[in-house]
Amino acid sequence: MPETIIVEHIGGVMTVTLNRPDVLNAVNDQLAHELHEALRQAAREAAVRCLVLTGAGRGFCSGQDLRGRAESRPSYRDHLRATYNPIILLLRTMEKPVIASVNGVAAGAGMSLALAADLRVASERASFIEVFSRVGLVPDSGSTHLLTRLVGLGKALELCYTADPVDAQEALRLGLVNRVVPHDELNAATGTLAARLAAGPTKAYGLMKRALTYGLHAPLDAALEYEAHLQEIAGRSADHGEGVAAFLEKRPPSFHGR
Ligand code: T3D
Repeated sequence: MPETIIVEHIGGVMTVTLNRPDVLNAVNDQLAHELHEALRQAAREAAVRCLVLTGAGRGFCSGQDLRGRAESRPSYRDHLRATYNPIILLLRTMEKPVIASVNGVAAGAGMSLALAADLRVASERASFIEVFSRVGLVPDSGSTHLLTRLVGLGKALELCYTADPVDAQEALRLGLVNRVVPHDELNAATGTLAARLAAGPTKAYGLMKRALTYGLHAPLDAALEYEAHLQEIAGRSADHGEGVAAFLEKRPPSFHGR
């Protein structure tokens, strides 16, 4: 049983709650390991059709647990390769929707974790801090890639140089989050969105995630070709057959992610 995260699976939605509230869910090696295992399970199990990542208490995640770092420091290259990098890659490549339900501060690698989700629903108490420069580090865990794509190079450099907190409304304005809700409504708003996505054509969602990620870097001719390739796969899915039948029969579709 994991000790630093809570995993719940209700309907098609798996919710992983980072659970070290006393340190704003700072990531130690145990949490990194348990989170990675939970994500592997979410990616593997067909019954999981949407993943939600959130934090217990007043923080979402404060990044790397810094306790003990004044006395001794590991090789950060090795540590990132072994811990955060596989987690970020899994979030970006698992072919199902991932929602970060950002309940409070997301700092450092904790902000990177939120950015690695497909969608971000933020409490009005959420804030985002590229905190690395405060401790003399560079952004990691995908922030250099993900932040620049969301807000552009100029704003990304400003946020990383200054390490100034971005509040929820500013995050919405910048396109860092998809929606902001009153704090007391965060769970319900996330749950509604997650349930909606879990009932959707999740096979097609997975292919979309792959295609849109590929499209970020691909020239138009390659993107067109890749779309055609993935549409061939989607076009053979049971969900596509169901969607067409439901349209013609004037009824809501019942998708199963196949
Ligand atoms: O491989 C590698 O290791 C390199 C990878 C690095 C990735 C990174 O993420 S580097 C960045 C690490 N994170 C930080 O530098 C953030 C540190 N935390 C903060 O700056 C602040 O806590 C926040 C701005 C996030 C929130 O501030 P505030 O005022 O709301 O809360 P607080 O009072 O500072 O924190 C509450 C408690 O959590 C406090 O403990 P206490 O005094 O009640 O016993 C604080 O020490 C603890 N805490 C918060 N963040 C961390 C932490 N303890 C350990 N590590 C933390 N990251």
